[in-house]
Amino acid sequence: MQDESGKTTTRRGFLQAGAAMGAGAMLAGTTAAAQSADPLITEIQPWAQGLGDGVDASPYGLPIRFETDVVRRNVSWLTADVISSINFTPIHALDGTITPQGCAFERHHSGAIELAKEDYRLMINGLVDTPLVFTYEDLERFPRTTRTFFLECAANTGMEWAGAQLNGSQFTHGMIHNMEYTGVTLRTLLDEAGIKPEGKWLFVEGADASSNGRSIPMEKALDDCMIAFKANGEALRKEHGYPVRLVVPGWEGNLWVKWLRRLEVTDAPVESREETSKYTDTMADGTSRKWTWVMDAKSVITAPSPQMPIKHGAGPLVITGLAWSGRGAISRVDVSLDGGITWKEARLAAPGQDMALTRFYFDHVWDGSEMLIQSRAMDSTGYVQPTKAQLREVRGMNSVYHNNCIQTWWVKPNGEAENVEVS
Ligand SMILES: Nc1nc2c(c(=O)[nH]1)N[C@H]1C(S)=C(S)[C@@H](COP(=O)(O)O)O[C@H]1N2
Ligand SMILES: [Mo]
Repeated sequence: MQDESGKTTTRRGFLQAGAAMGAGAMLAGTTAAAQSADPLITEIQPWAQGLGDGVDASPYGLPIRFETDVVRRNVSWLTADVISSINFTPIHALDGTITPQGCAFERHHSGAIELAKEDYRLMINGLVDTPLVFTYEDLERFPRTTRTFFLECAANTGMEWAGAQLNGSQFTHGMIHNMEYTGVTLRTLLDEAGIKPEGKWLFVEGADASSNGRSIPMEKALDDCMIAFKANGEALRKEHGYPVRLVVPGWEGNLWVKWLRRLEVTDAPVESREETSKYTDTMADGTSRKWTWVMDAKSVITAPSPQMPIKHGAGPLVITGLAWSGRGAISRVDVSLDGGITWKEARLAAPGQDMALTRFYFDHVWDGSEMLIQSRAMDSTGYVQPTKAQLREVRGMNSVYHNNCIQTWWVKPNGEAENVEVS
């Protein structure tokens, strides 16, 4: 940390200097005078008067009880039941970029099934030289890769097309997670079976009752898709497809088949299965666009936000959020405090990675007046995240899927935030 004279000061020096500046000074801490009357500083606390838990108290740890509100949540009116349903990642309360599996959103068409590794089989058939069946152990013997990708459901932010709907980034943008996957490339397995020249598509299906069958162009399948058996270093959780799921980087979540059981090489997309044609977008002229698999660049401020009001009043304020693009890496994120009239560049926590979440920070000194905060992502292709008005010009009002518009939070002088639309 540097002071005005250019000298490097310590954090303690910063706090002392701040205290000397007295009331009204911009510092993120209490003064020494306040600290001296604070029993948390002056008294020996209960947790220091005895011993803590031994090492075996919880062989597999869970978050401390003070963090029990950092959980997935669903919106009961959104779907008829919780079997064919969806919930939302608490992105408002997380930081960094990796989503812990335990709170990563779930989307099931027929519930999360329990499938043991011993009972697992993966079949490759169709237009291949040699149809093959792999056990879980077979898969573990192929050369492995580890890569981090986001998965976004095409319906994420879908409720916001018509107007500002849900109060919280968890609900407006929480159909997303970002995990480090370990597994085998799809190319490795398809090469093992040998794709016939007519094989231009790959039909992928899961072992659950819905099967979630989808067709993927062979070009994508051979490019960067993976079959994953680990996420964030450990086995996939049941709800994310244990023991094996498909990873389709940058493409909409419904293609990422969980409990993956079959890969069929075909010459044309398999159209008969349910929902293959469901994920279409209605355009401004009433026509539909289909096969919009790639998730366009998008971002959202996760805090402050409706579930994360500012509690500390005016002064230093960390504005933070997430940005991502299915077409490449995030190259830049801008933040506006005035509803998109003026923009300033945010700081990326780390350089953007292809098809993975990027964390951004905007270090602000808040004067306590109302703000209309927005973030705007740019990706390595030069694409700039559109405003809601720009998106509606192209897509009209009847779309459900693929809403990647700029989000606005109205932060009031009392620190509370609300989901609003600016014209
Ligand atoms: N087998 C199977 N795979 C599936 C689904 C499903 O219901 N069954 N849902 C899909 C949809 S629509 C999404 S958005 C993602 C959600 O993955 P998650 O539950 O790990 O978040 O899984 C996809 N893969
Ligand atoms: Mo989805």
